[in-house]
Amino acid sequence: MKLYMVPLAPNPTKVMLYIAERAELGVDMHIEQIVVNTVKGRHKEPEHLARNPFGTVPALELEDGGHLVESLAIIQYLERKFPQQPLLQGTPEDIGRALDVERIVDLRLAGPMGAYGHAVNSPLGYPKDEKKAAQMETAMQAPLDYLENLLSDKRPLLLGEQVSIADCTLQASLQFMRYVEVDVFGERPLLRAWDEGYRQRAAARQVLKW
Ligand SMILES: N[C@@H](CCC(=O)N[C@@H](CS)C(=O)NCC(=O)O)C(=O)O
Repeated sequence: MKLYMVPLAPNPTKVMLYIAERAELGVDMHIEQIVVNTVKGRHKEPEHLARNPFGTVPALELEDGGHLVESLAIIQYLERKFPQQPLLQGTPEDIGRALDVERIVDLRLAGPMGAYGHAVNSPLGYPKDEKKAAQMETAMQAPLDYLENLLSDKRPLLLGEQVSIADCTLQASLQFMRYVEVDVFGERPLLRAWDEGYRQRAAARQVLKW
């Protein structure tokens, strides 16, 4: 299989972290990773649009030649395709909670963080937008508080002792924040400690470039 990706972008990075975490658990999925140069606009060219009509990354090319183009669908597919040592494990409640936190991070935090980064210091050269930045900063506070509260029982990772998809999703967006030189943590020491701890993991050291 082939994963079409670009290293800095959060959604591909989430899948890349997931693949690296599974590899650390001994599951080598033999997925070739191919960069689509989004700065040069390659994701909007016919070659990539044939993989993903929405022109986004990641896209996973399956053995039958088809493609999956949603990062969480790609991860859930890989969980089932390679079922040994999955990240989604435990009781239905454990799995429900893990997906719940992942969705909260992705839908409530990752979007505003990405928009905030582009509004203050866009790597794609978008003009600065103070009004948008203020709106996005406000939107980030509730999910950041939620995560700080989640960590208040001193768990090392977002779902406890074991790494989860939510850890991958959160760290993927935080890498983008580091790249645009924005600190989103504020007075949230537990989240800051989680960030430092997660970045020490072998999978993170292998995947993260910033
Ligand atoms: N819901 C999709 C979102 C994919 C997405 O928006 N990817 C971004 C990079 S993080 C992208 O390709 N942006 C380029 C564009 O939208 O033109 C997923 O989770 O995979």
